[in-house]
Amino acid sequence: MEVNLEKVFNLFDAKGSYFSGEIYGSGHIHDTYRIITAEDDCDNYIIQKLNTRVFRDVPKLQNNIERVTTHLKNKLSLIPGSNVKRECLTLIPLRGSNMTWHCDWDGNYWRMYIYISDHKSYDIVDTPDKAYEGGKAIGRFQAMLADLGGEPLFETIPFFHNIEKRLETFHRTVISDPKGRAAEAGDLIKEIESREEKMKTILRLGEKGLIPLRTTHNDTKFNNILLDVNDTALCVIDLDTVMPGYVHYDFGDAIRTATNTAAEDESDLDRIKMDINLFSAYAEGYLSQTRDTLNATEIEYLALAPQVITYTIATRFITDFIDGDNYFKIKHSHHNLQRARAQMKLLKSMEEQYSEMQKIIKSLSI
Ligand code: ADP
Ligand code: GN1
Ligand code: MG
Repeated sequence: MEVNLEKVFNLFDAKGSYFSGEIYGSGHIHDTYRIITAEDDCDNYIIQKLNTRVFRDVPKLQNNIERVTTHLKNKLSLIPGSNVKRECLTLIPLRGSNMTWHCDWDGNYWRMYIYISDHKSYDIVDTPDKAYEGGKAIGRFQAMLADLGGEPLFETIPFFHNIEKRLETFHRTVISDPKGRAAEAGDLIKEIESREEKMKTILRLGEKGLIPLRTTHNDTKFNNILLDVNDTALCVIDLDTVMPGYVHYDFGDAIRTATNTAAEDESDLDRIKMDINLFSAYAEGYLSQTRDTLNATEIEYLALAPQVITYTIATRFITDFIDGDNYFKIKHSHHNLQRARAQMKLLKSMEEQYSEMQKIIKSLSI
């Protein structure tokens, strides 16, 4: 379907006039466009057509993001030298309204952010310095949201990182096998099944009250952390899943993406490995901001978190493949299977280096 970006742009109370629009970024969920304005002294913008199969209640989703960005902006404005507009997402309301989303005649939901210019975004991280900065950004993000007031944030995707629920869906999908694809993934299905109990560890710690629910990001893929042109931490974006969670989910997902020596969907499995130096650097950056607030159990289990999240994402990719690719955007028919195989390879590399990871966390925690 042809999208009239200029028409959508004009619904929002942006400064400047529409010059051009293009598909932007490599996110797997929304349709994201960058809008360039005609005037040099006006911001450019990001417009997103929201994925409502994934996010079913847009008003509540947007309310979460409004609360989170308002809180972050208030905090940032108290920090000397901070640049509130670049260090936090800015939602643009509709013209003549304070609403931050629009539903069109076809039932499509749209929102707009200021485009954060002069940033760098990495799908693959190649230096410990960048990993350290990413860790700092997520640690700071969690620390700033620790005193978010009011009722808990709305759970935008219920049971998002709950591996027990994810495995139930996985088993149901393997049994129903709606597209006759399960046989092709037989080896991976066995790999998933052999690790089920270990991967419920974080969930069990939560159930026992040993780790608290905090306000977490829940989608800390490294390309959701923008660095500035000097590769210094700038802004954490993609706030759709900010909600109550365990810190392990954020730590684990960032390590999954920051330490992989190859792409998330690399087809040559020999190229995939967890780089322990990048792990160490990210952990150092993260703990520099959170060491004093995390409890001893939270810190102890940071080393296991990357395995849990990598396994969870592998389970989600393989489930989506067998289900017929209804969730993640794909570029070819076996994309989700390829992603799942790559994540499984990464998981094995993490398993091999687990004792080293534990030592690093221990040495950084004191
Ligand atoms: P998805 O949930 O589909 O990943 P994101 O909100 O992460 O969607 O946006 C997709 C991509 O668009 C991001 O990875 C980033 O490259 C870019 N992007 C999103 N918002 C902004 C912004 N405000 N400024 C600059 N780039 C952005
Ligand atoms: C999605 O939105 P994006 O592309 O940053 C997904 C994450 C997965 C990731 C895998 C809301 O992240 O959970 O880890 O793809 N986001 C959602 O690449 O499902
Ligand atoms: Mg994203």
